[in-house]
Amino acid sequence: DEIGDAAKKLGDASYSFAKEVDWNNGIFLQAPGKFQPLKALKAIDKMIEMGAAADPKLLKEAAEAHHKAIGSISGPNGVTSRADWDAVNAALGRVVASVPKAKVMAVYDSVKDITDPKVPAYMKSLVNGPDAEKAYQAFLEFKDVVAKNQVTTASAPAVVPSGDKIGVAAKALSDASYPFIKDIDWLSDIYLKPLPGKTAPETLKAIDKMIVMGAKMDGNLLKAAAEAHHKAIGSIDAKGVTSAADYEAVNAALGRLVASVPKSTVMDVYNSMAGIVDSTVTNNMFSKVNPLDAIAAAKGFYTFKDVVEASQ
Ligand code: DGD
Ligand code: CLA
Ligand code: CLA
Ligand code: PID
Ligand code: PID
Ligand code: PID
Ligand code: PID
Ligand code: PID
Repeated sequence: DEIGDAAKKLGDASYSFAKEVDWNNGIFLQAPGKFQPLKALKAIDKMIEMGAAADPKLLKEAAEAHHKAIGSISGPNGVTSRADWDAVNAALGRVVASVPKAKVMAVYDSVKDITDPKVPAYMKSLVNGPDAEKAYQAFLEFKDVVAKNQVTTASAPAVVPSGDKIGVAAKALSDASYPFIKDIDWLSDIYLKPLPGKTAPETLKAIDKMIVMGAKMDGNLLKAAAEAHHKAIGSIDAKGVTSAADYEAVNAALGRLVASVPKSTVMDVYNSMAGIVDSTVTNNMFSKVNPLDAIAAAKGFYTFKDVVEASQ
């Protein structure tokens, strides 16, 4: 297709740049400017809306392309192969083309809003400048091909199941865990801190398992879960906590999503995450909430998971 061909040209002009970026640099975990959690949540909400509007099949293919690209990483900078670099660009170009332009620009504008204007120049200073310019010039040509192939209306909203066992169980889970949710400091910057003692390649390996799980999920249920998050963001209070009803809808949506993939795929995520998150992290989280609320929530979760497993 045209986007695939354009991605090869983009690769010709941008792979040198890709090789110069230190993808293992911990700086990419930091906020791109002042830490402003509510504004950042707004930007993430725009990404969620864009993801919910995207063609689920193309999203799945983009996740698969990333998984493949992780498999071909080489060298100290963590760069993927030339072929996989092109494949990721093509896949993301197709995702972008599957949503109306305004949804893409809403992401750009909201991310710009939380990005210190000095950030791009600093990023450029870490690589060979002319290679970055060449890559950007090629991106501008690529985006014209994407725009030419872009839809003008969003895809239909998801079909949301109702009256199912997971939906019923989600109410019990939510009743048992909402006090715990209210104890959590959602606006803290602690969630952007590096995991103690873990390198980027180690962390990426665990993220790869999530990408694999995402690629296996039912596309309609993933879209429904994204829509539930978007709605939940719309009802947050000043501390970032969503309403009880929207929290319940998110739990139901995520339970159904988990049920749409094999158990072993879920356990791969759990085991890989458990391998990089040590007990100092979980103990620290526990120390910041009411312990009784946390225990009640955990009990609710372990009951919920049996219902999910039964429909898996
Ligand atoms: C950049 C963008 C990259 C900067 C990276 C910051 C993004 C960080 C995202 C963090 C997000 C949040 C959360 C994630 C999850 C957290 C979970 C806990 O370097 C601009 C200005 C605005 C920059 C900021 C906006 C970036 C938006 C990127 C899209 C969002 C993606 C989402 C990312 C999130 C995660 C994904 C899953 O646009 O951009 C560089 C540009 O900066 C440079 O400016 C441009 C001008 O816009 C353009 O008009 C033009 O002037 C150009 O061109 C210069 O510079 C000139 C000529 O006109 C060209 O023809 C050509 O010759 C060129 O020069 C060659 O040099
Ligand atoms: Mg990403 C984008 C890393 C998984 C879907 N992703 C980005 C970039 C960053 C990144 C490179 C955001 C920061 C930025 O804009 O830099 N993703 C990244 C990693 C992983 C991952 C490390 C780990 C596996 N992504 C992943 C998965 C999905 C996505 C699983 C779902 C399928 N990702 C996704 C989307 C987008 C990203 C939809 C974006 O739009 C965003 C992005 O790239 O925006 C431009 C700048 C970008 C780069 C350095 C890489 C692109 C290089 C281009 C083609 C040429 C360079 C141009 C110039 C020099 C700089 C960019 C200017 C900008 C205004 C366009
Ligand atoms: Mg999430 C999970 C935040 C958007 C899909 N997401 C998580 C949690 C964290 C979170 C609370 C990961 C950390 C953790 O496990 O804490 N998501 C979060 C935010 C946003 C967002 C802030 C922003 C809008 N997500 C989002 C979107 C999608 C997803 C758009 C795609 C539709 N998210 C998604 C999935 C999963 C998450 C599929 C998870 O599996 C993971 C999670 O919650 O795993 C348990 C602990 C969790 C909580 C504090 C909240 C849940 C409370 C449960 C139901 C009860 C508490 C049990 C116990 C006390 C603690 C957990 C024990 C553990 C062993 C299970
Ligand atoms: C400027 C000036 C003009 C010239 C110009 C110019 C530049 C404009 C630009 C630009 C626009 C632009 C847009 C970009 C958009 C990037 C969008 C990224 C989206 C990320 C998402 C992440 C996610 C997910 C995901 C799916 C999940 C939801 C999420 C589901 C269902 C200034 C050059 C024209 C770069 C969507 C993917 C996993 C949130 O206009 O003179 O330069 O860049 O998890 O969805 O699960
Ligand atoms: C524009 C203007 C509007 C019209 C428009 C428009 C276009 C927007 C577009 C577009 C946005 C867009 C985004 C793209 C982003 C591509 C990102 C590629 C990333 C590739 C990576 C590869 C890799 C790996 C990996 C992980 C490793 C690092 C690597 C570590 C730690 C402008 C059409 C709406 C194409 C990250 C995955 C293995 C490098 O908005 O008027 O057209 O395209 O090895 O991580 O090692
Ligand atoms: C300039 C002027 C214009 C011309 C121009 C220009 C240059 C702009 C540039 C540039 C922008 C730019 C951006 C780059 C972005 C790279 C983003 C990489 C993201 C990597 C990640 C990796 C990671 C992980 C991971 C998970 C870990 C955390 C991490 C935990 C819990 C100035 C040329 C346009 C290079 C996210 C995945 C392992 C961080 O604009 O005229 O030149 O470069 O380790 O999670 O640990
Ligand atoms: C233990 C001991 C026994 C008792 C027991 C027990 C506990 C087991 C547990 C547990 C398992 C477990 C699993 C959990 C799994 C969470 C999985 C989260 C996945 C997140 C994903 C994120 C993403 C995306 C997304 C889609 C994108 C890709 C991504 C596309 C196509 C120990 C109690 C049985 C909590 C997939 C969603 C946006 C990466 O066994 O005695 O306690 O918890 O962006 O994909 O866009
Ligand atoms: C298990 C054992 C196997 C069988 C199995 C199994 C089950 C795994 C499961 C499961 C995993 C799972 C995960 C669920 C997670 C739910 C997470 C809910 C999160 C809700 C949030 C709501 C919110 C917001 C929001 C953003 C705001 C904060 C809030 C800010 C900054 C165990 C079946 C495989 C259900 C985050 C979105 C508005 C709070 O593996 O043997 O069954 O379920 O307002 O952000 O303000």
